[in-house]
Amino acid sequence: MPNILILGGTTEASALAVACAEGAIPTTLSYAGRTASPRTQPVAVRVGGFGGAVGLAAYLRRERITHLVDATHPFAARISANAVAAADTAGVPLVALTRPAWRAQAGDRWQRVPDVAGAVEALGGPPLRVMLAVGRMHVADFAARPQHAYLLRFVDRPEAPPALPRHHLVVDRGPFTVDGDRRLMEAHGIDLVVAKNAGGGGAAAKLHAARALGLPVVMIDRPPLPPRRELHDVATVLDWLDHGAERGV
Ligand code: 3Y8
Ligand code: NAP
Repeated sequence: MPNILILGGTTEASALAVACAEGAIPTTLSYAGRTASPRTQPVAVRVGGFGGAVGLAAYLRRERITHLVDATHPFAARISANAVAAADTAGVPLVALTRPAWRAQAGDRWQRVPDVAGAVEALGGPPLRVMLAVGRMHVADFAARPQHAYLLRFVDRPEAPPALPRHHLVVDRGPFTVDGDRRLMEAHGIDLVVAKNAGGGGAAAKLHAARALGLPVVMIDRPPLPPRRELHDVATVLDWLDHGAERGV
């Protein structure tokens, strides 16, 4: 009897959980516990770290997990590295459900940077009104560029105000809409957008809105991830769950 563990936190992870529930496949979705009230799921949910790769391997054995699906965000590099190591240690087949990186299209004005530090570097110019749509974890890095007026968007209201002298905080969780993001950018007179190359549809609205408004985008490339089998849609993962894992493909 299969027993699936999905490492979640993305739109695709939630879609896979729905499919597993519909197929009555015993499944648990795992969150790190970064947000106050993560989306409810139609499968069992566990919240919190495992205690590194060793802890995850022990969890896989203890819970008799038969298949591990890493459906985490492309910037969640540590858990993805842990998943590769833990799956190998525990002898559990692993597949990543991930979305291809966004690519600049006609009309896009992207400046690609390798990481968050590169984005901070790129903001060395005169004061701008910047939509910093990269969440809460890296906002402190931008305190090195206090000259800008920042529009921030967090999932939860923070205990302490962000350490940016000029900022406006929006508390909202995606997926977002193009109209909503375009209205937000116009209302705040945004000059430039900073984004992570998350891929997928849940965070893409701001790119379409920036394109429509002719705004430049500082696009942060993804961190390196260990080699692993990567699939890009729920149907292919379900097929792998049915057959692929046994065939070792
Ligand atoms: C806790 C689970 C679902 C999944 C929805 C996707 C889409 C909406 C867009 C912007 C960009 C950002 C951020 C974002 C998006 C989806 C997806 C995605 C970006 C939740 C969730 C968890 C998190 C963690 C959170 C991070 C933050 C990043 C906000 C739930 C809502 C900016 C990434 O306060 C914090 O500590 C938040 C931290 C990691 C990145 C950061 O550095 O702050 N996601 N986001 C997961 C866990 O605990 O394991 O609460 O329901 C999930 C989603 N966020 O099922 O519908 O598929 O990507 N998430 C980015 O892409 O830049 C917002 O504002 O335009
Ligand atoms: P990370 O840096 O790769 O992981 C840091 C630690 O958090 C991991 O070592 C692990 O702790 C724990 N962890 C991460 N994801 C987990 C999960 N799904 N279940 C259980 N523990 C988890 O991860 P992150 O960038 O902080 O992302 C955390 C979560 O937010 C992930 O679920 C990710 O999908 C989601 N998310 C992240 C982003 C982003 O921009 N980073 C965007 C959208 C959603 P232990 O070592 O103790 O096991």
